[in-house]
Amino acid sequence: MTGGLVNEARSLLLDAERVFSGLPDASRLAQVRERLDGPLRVAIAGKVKAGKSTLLNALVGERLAPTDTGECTKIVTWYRDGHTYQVTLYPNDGSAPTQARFHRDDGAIEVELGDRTYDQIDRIDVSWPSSSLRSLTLIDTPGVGSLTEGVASRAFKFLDPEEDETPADAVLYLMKHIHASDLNLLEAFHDNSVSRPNPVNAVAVLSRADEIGAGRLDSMASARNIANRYGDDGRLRRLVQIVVPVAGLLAETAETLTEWEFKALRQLADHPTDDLEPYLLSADRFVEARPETPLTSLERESLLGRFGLFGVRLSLALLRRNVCESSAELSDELVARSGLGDLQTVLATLFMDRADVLKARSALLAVEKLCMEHPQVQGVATLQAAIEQIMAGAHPFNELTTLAAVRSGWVKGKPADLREVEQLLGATGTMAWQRLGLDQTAGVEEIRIAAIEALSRWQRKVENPLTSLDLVTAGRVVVRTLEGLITAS
Ligand SMILES: Nc1nc2c(ncn2[C@@H]2O[C@H](COP(=O)(O)OP(=O)(O)OP(=O)(O)O)[C@@H](O)[C@H]2O)c(=O)[nH]1
Ligand SMILES: [Mg+2]
Repeated sequence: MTGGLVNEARSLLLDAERVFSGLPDASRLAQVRERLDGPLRVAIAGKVKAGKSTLLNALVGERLAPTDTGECTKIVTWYRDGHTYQVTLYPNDGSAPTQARFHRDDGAIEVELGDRTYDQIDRIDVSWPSSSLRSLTLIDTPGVGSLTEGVASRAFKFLDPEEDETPADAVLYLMKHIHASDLNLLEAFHDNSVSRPNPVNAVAVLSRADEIGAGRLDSMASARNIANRYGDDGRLRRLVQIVVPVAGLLAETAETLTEWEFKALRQLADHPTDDLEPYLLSADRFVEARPETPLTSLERESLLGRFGLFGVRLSLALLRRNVCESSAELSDELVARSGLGDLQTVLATLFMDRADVLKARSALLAVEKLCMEHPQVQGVATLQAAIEQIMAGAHPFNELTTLAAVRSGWVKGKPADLREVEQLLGATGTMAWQRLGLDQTAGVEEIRIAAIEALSRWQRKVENPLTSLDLVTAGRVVVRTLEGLITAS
């Protein structure tokens, strides 16, 4: 069904290329068309030092993006799968893109800007052979300095068709939890300058989650509670689908764990627990531990930089309890415990499974924008009518729009009904069992029975004169979804 949508978007783009041929903007359309066949583009945005580049590396499974320092952290950088290792600079004065020299320093790619400074570069494009990047192009963005600069609106401009470019199909919005006041975080989401919020293609990540419990072993559990609380907040729901806690540094390290690190942790874990415990209370103590503790101070410092105190403690606990016996096992366990596994599932169910719809949507928005900019061009009215027709006729679009309306608080109804609408429209995943809230092992017959039951319930609700008009509109979309599930089963 969704493959058809991409085809419809493709033929619309071809028509648009004809209508706008000769205009300087027309070349953009060919690029938009290429995007339809390419991977989904996900931008990673958020405040400065929120852990964006670290999380990007964790998602790629390789240390590519520079973290902490360097001029390149201030430039938007694209990481995409390619046949060769290549870095291209796009100057912002409109001059031709150039290949740049680069070296890998401590893993991360350090790009040589030559005689240019960072503010003269519009973006860096890194092409890197990587299986993780095959289905997902990741865009690392520079951090926004302070909340007053409108961190949310800057982040969401990556999705805003009113902007000059709308490079991303979806966004991961990273926020660090600030102990003193939860308010800071919520204020960011109260940023009313975000135009056309569309929560369906945005996910929030509660980043650096290991720091929440000051390195304690239950840090991730605290982070999960906080994320759930935020996830229920109306201000956040207006902008994002879900809030996922992730300890990005630990995830990055887990994905790139070395044998030396495993052995070093093993050595620490074999040391008497009571002797070591006092040194695990703070980062300073751990680095300065007495000479009789295993490893040199430099080696301990290096472990700390890679795992964080929480990661060191967690790894030691896992090794001592014999949960992990090899570096591969430790790596898997840490990926799961860092929250990266959950984030990957969320990305797969909310973004990847819907990639065609999100890409087609980006394409339609691009054509719509050109139509608005050039209303006088002959053929624009026909294009606009075609966009309307595709938007109205394609059920996946109706699902996305309805989902966004429900999450934005525009549809009124009983909380249980609204939750069911969200789930049936695919908010927690687009597979039939996910929509119907069944177990993954549910068979065809179970799915069919559940869908028929839900269908008759929703048909009654839609026909009930006491149901609010908004819910009736949403309910009609749900009915269509359920009919589709029954036909497919
Ligand atoms: N403890 C801990 N530290 C982290 C985590 N993620 C990142 N850091 C550290 O935070 C610092 C900044 O991380 P980056 O990944 O460079 O953050 P960024 O958001 O890309 O920063 P800018 O691009 O400069 O805005 C680095 O020292 C990281 O090691 C995390 O999950 N836990
Ligand atoms: Mg960065």
